[in-house]
Amino acid sequence: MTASLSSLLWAFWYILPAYVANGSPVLLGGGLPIDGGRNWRDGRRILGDGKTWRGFFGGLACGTLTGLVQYFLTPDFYGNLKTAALLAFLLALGALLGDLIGSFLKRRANLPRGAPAIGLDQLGFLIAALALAYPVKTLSSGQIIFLLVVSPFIHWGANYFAYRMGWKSVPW
Ligand code: CTP
Ligand code: MG
Ligand code: K
Repeated sequence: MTASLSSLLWAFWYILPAYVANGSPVLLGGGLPIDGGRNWRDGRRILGDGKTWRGFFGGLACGTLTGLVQYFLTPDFYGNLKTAALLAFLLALGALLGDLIGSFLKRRANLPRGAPAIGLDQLGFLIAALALAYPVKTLSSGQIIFLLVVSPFIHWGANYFAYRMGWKSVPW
């Protein structure tokens, strides 16, 4: 399990569509919530107002588009355009589904929309993205461990930035 600097940078490059899909709904989201305002059988919201259709499909589009740009910058990393597009689509879809699962679990734990859930908030999207993209292209175990360790800090940094920019009301 050796990890050179360049292999760690490639890990970032690989996961970028998932980061974009997870972050872009902050700006693109709003409107109709995915759960339609409905409650689960515990009487609490299924997902909550923080998970919207616009955020979901906006994130999916931005994440997939990121992969197309990446292909034109580093075609050899992907082999062909179809692989790059499919990989980015699956990373983005995984990130968004992982985020929905996280919100579902938070609501079941009686945490209101926007409440922090350390671990789940920073890693749920990442683990789901890695899982969905696995059949197309994957990373070494060293690269995956690296992403699991650094992603929470990137997540916190990005959220703090979005808070300071006035895009979101809490810094987490
Ligand atoms: N967002 C969205 N649709 C999504 C995901 C996110 O519209 N599918 C937007 C919402 O405006 C949300 C913001 O992005 O408030 C930040 O996302 P996140 O932190 O995941 O949502 P929270 O508001 O914290 O809600 P939850 O407690 O359910 O995680
Ligand atoms: Mg949040
Ligand atoms: K989240």
